[in-house]
Amino acid sequence: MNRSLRFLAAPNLSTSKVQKAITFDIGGTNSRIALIEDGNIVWRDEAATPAGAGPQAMVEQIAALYRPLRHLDATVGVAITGQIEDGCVTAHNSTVLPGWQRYPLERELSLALQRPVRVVNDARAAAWGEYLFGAGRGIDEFLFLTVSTGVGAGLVLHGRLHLARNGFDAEIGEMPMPDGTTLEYHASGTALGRLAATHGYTDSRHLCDAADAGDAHAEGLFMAGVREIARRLADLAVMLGIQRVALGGGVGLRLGYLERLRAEMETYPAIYRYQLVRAELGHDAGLYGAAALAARAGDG
Ligand code: BMX
Repeated sequence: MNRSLRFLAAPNLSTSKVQKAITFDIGGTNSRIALIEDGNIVWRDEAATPAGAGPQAMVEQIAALYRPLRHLDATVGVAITGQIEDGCVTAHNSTVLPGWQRYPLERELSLALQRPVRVVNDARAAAWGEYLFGAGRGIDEFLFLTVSTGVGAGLVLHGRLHLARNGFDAEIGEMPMPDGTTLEYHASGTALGRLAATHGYTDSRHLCDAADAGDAHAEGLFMAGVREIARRLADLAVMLGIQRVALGGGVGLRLGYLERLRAEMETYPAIYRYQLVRAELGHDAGLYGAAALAARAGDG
């Protein structure tokens, strides 16, 4: 386990919403843990996600990351990719978390850590973090969009994070496409990797770099996913009155992605437009959001 303990001074996010929280953000590649005190990350660690090893290995991984902090009196929040229903995780993107079908992660982690644990979807956690501390502050109809291994989203409407009982609360990657696949199949980082492999590029990074360098073929492949995202956001703009979209995720935060999406949005009539900005908390949005949601749960 490649672990590097890092004590960092985070941006000052002084808020009463998060006193002391242990928070996790579990993605397909990395599992990250942070200790947040009075709104600032004061300690963090990470390790490779044992994605293919099944849910029990993930519980053990989280327990191992948690061990140095087990003596603290803190709430525990976990942001994880997947549809969350009654604390159970279902991975629709089975390449990320194979074998996760309504796995009771919240119960299993509460047992393993011997304390209550709040499990939320990673994009919903990031949306809440950006709403409280980042690009969504003061925005009544706010959407966070992550373009990463998958494509995910979180909605904050009238100051409340949209959490549906069945866990389909902005699971945007599952939106159906005319060819019978999903938005995510065409517009995610995984999609770019697949396109790179079938069009002679080394990997998704090589394809995106080629597009940035003026390779028209690569640009066309890159823009195909951007166009699908723009179309779905136009739907949501008129459905939900979205005022602002904050873009996150490894692909979404890549220089040039926001500009391409903004240019595509501007080809639509004004009623479909919204402010499009970068997520201010970057890759930490989910850590802050999961911490705040756990604290809220802790409030009863
Ligand atoms: C998928 C789905 C969502 C998730 C989104 C972004 C799985 C495992 N995940 O659409 O729940 O929010 O990917 O996830 O089905 P990430 O791993 O790219 O951050």
